[in-house]
Amino acid sequence: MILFAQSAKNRIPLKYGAIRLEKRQDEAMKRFRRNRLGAFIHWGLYSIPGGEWKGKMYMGAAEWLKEWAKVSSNEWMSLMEQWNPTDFNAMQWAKMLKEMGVKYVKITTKHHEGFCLWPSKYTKYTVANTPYRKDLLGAMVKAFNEEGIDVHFYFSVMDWSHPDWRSTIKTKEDSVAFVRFLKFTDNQLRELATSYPTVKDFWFDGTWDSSVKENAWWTAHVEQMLKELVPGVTVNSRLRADEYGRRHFDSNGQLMGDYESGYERRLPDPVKDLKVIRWDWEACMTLPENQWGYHKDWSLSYVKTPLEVIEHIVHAVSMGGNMVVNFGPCADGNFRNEEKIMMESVGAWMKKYGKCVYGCDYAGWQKQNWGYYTKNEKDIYMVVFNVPYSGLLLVKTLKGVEIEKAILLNGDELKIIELGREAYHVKMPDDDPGEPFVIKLVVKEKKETVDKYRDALI
Ligand code: FHN
Repeated sequence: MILFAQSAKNRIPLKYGAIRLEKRQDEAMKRFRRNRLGAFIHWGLYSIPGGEWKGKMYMGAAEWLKEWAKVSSNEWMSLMEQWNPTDFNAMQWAKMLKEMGVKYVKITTKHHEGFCLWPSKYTKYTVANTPYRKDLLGAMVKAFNEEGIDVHFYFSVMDWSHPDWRSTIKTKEDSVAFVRFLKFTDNQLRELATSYPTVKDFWFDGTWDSSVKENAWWTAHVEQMLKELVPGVTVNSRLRADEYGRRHFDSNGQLMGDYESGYERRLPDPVKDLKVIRWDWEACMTLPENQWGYHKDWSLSYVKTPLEVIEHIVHAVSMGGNMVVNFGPCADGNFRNEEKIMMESVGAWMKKYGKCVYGCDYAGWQKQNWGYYTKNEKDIYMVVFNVPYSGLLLVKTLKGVEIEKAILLNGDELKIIELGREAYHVKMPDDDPGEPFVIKLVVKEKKETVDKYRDALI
């Protein structure tokens, strides 16, 4: 449960709690916020078996196959002998993702299995010791940056390959081993931050075990260390714990890290969960129900349509959040067809309507069932997903706000019917666009407006 922010008087003193009470407002954070749309890349040894081990198909998340099939670490790591993504072309990936309209990419530098996509000098389990040999992470950072795409590093603290990793600390030996493990992790993080200094964000995962929670000091230290090494870098809330073992939000209900990263494969409710607009947040989602890494068989899972993905993106932005769409490339370096189609379809829509996504935020107007509002400075966007039978889109403004014009992005004006009491109908265009579309509202504020609706909900 998230505790709500308390008054200063009731706040308990915390050594490892939140380091600020408001949203971060420097340029780097604003850029993170403006970007709004990102992609996730889950790529590692698990992409080779693709959910199948010794002839048996496991339908759980492919990147967890080592656990499902109870494979020893040695046997799992022998997959490195087969790691040779000869079709991998970083520039091609960057171009495809740029076409999709993503402004940043989160790359799994190391997932739970422990295999590193960069030639880390702190473990033998890296791309350098595979037939491929070359630094995959470096190639991606270079290509994405050349295409103007920001790079974020996903990093799993939990590392199944490391003998000193512990999920719980039960003995003195465990505790000594875990201290070594934290040192190893610091080394890897410092290595990443200094070898790839254009990195914009560290996104931590695998931090839920009691071993990490009991070392709250370390989570605070990592945040600080990375911020000293990479000016402006952002860090997700999932890294952090306070001394009472609270994660994401500290014991005073304040967000730790720079943005909340708990929205995984789900989104806050646009009416009931408006409290999220108090902080920055980012959601991530898979195309099938729960596959992040490449799985050979998607037949038993519902796979989202481009329309649903577009709606998720707009839904997130309408509540002041970012959306990250996951891709799990094949081990040879190709994306599966479903993913390519997704990139193209989302990209085509973003090219036409991206104005209602990039740089946009929560608008503060009462949600209507035709879709979502977003806002960029004074412009309010209606993003219409459902067309009512009447062809009339109901809009309720805030007190003192009048609608002067409703315009399609091609410049065509739509008819507005004033209903009184801050309500209007905007008439659908004569030619139904046949896809989610955007109407820009030009508004006039009569006087200082108060966001009563929002205030009532949070
Ligand atoms: O266990 C991982 C999972 O494989 C995937 O990486 C997701 C991405 O958010 N994070 C973990 C589950 O929360």
